[in-house]
Amino acid sequence: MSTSPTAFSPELSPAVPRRRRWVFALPLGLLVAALGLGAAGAAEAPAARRKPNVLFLLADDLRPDGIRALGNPQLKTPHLDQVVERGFVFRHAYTFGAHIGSVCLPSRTMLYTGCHLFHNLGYGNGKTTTFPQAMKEAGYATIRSGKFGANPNDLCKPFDVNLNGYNSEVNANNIIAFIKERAGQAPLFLHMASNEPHDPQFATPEYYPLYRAQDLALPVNFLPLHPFDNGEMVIRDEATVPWPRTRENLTAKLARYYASISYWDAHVGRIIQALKEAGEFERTIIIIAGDNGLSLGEQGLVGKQNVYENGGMQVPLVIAGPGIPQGHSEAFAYLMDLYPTVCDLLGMAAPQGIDGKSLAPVLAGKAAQVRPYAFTCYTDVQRSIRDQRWKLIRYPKINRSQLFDLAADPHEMKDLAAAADQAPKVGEMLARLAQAQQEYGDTCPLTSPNPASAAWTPPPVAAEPAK
Ligand SMILES: [Ca+2]
Repeated sequence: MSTSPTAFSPELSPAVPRRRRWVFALPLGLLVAALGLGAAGAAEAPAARRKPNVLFLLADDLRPDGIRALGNPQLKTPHLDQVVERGFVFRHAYTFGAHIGSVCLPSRTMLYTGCHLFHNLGYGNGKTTTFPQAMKEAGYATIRSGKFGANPNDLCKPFDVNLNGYNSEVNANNIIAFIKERAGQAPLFLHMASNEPHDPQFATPEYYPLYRAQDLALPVNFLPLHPFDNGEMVIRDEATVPWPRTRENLTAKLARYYASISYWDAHVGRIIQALKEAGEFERTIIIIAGDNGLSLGEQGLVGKQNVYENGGMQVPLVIAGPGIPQGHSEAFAYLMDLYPTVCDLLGMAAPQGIDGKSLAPVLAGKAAQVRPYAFTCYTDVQRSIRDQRWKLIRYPKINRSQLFDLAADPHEMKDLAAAADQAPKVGEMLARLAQAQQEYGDTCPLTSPNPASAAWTPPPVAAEPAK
């Protein structure tokens, strides 16, 4: 572990290209002045000081079970476990979908704007106050440290401090320095947008030995190959493990993925410790989320370009802290709901014109849900609709549907779409899907006049695994 600096001094990792370093090469005094830090912050109104802090931990490609306390006993995540165990878990949280293979980018755009994908690609009307702007205007001292690339960097400009840190140690150092500089002067909005556990699943060397590939279990719905062409079979993420998937090649990736999560967990622990040392922890709301999910052998897939449960679109979502009960909910939540939810929790009005819905009534036990179904989408090749029991996935390019009874089959292993007695349910769910498309302004046809073949065979030469 690095020693945290005593004055605000943002770090970059050695991997940062040299041409970017000038941004951080300002003398500290100038940097502090440019960021408006220091004595000026002491003039914050007392009322603003009473607002809780918000620590928003956004991981990259974190599965909904990507923390031990969220249901994966193979993982070692002691610091995040403590947050989850005293917090409120949304078990059915999703990113709405993606129009491109880089699912991260539209996900983060929707998160920062509160608008869905078909609302100008998640940017809404471009005039609505964004999440970072709203926090700043509410008197928060704001910092984001984390991922760049596949991140809507323009939307992060309103942060008082907006840094591209290349790993969790660097990002934690930046945020800890900010806590030490600003604690007590203003409420803090601390946004760690980690690069982990996205491949290449970075961790420092001490974390990799925590997981031995041969000890790791495969998912119950593991398949060597996806049974048909879902429209996105050989994209980069799917090529990080060779075809066919085997126990050997898959668990090697699993071990790295878990090590990267444990590494992230350790540095989250350092931030929490810094909040405690600053006397701020007890009044800090902590949010844990992932920007998108990731298949790790389920259905023969290892990417995020699919709409299965525990696949590309389902994400972890946990909120903990003052005023937040311990508990969980099956309510359907989207990442775009976070912005209006935080506004609600802080007593701020969410802007008009956004699509996200406050989850605060669910947290307060006043509502069981904020929407009756969850719709997700991936480019023009996949659409899904689900309620608390049934899920339909539609592949418009091959005119194929899958129907799953999630109550009996949560891992989507038994497709009922072709069962004669389920024809009415397929029709009902297709109609609900079309209704959701109309609601969101999604014009993707659900049927192709010239459907492609659903048959698929993997590339003849095994793809090179990601480093
Ligand atoms: Ca991501």
